[in-house]
Amino acid sequence: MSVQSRLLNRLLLAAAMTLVSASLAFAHIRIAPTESSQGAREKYTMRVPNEKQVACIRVEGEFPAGVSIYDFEFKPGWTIDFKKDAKGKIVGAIWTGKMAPYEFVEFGMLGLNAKDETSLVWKFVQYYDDGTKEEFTGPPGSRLPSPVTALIPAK
Ligand SMILES: [Cu+2]
Repeated sequence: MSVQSRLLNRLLLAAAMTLVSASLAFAHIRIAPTESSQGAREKYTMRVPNEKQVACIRVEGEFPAGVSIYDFEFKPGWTIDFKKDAKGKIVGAIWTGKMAPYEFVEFGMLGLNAKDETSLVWKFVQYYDDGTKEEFTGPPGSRLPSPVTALIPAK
């Protein structure tokens, strides 16, 4: 191999590795929308990608205090267990099912936003069939950040 083609190879490899790590970074559990209105009813969608070479078998969610989730989208093959507080408010959920490598699933939820909160910080933990888990509970900009929805004043 010439010096040039060796250099080119190295550049291509570096570019490919950058693409791989970038796509993994974008594949975290997300919540849409990232902005909603105070006091509004909103459909929130949790997008869960499988980022490993084994099945994802469970997702546990802890909901922000500033939203009341009252309905969940039915997903064939998945069961949902709610977590409620002492007052009966749904404060979290566990989705149990099976998602193969290279798949993603979107789980919808209906919620009522509080009138006096400016942001919703969601916490999710994703469990895999090999016993590993990823906790999306970190601050913004961390490796595994909590999804955040900003709440703006209603017009
Ligand atoms: Cu990720």
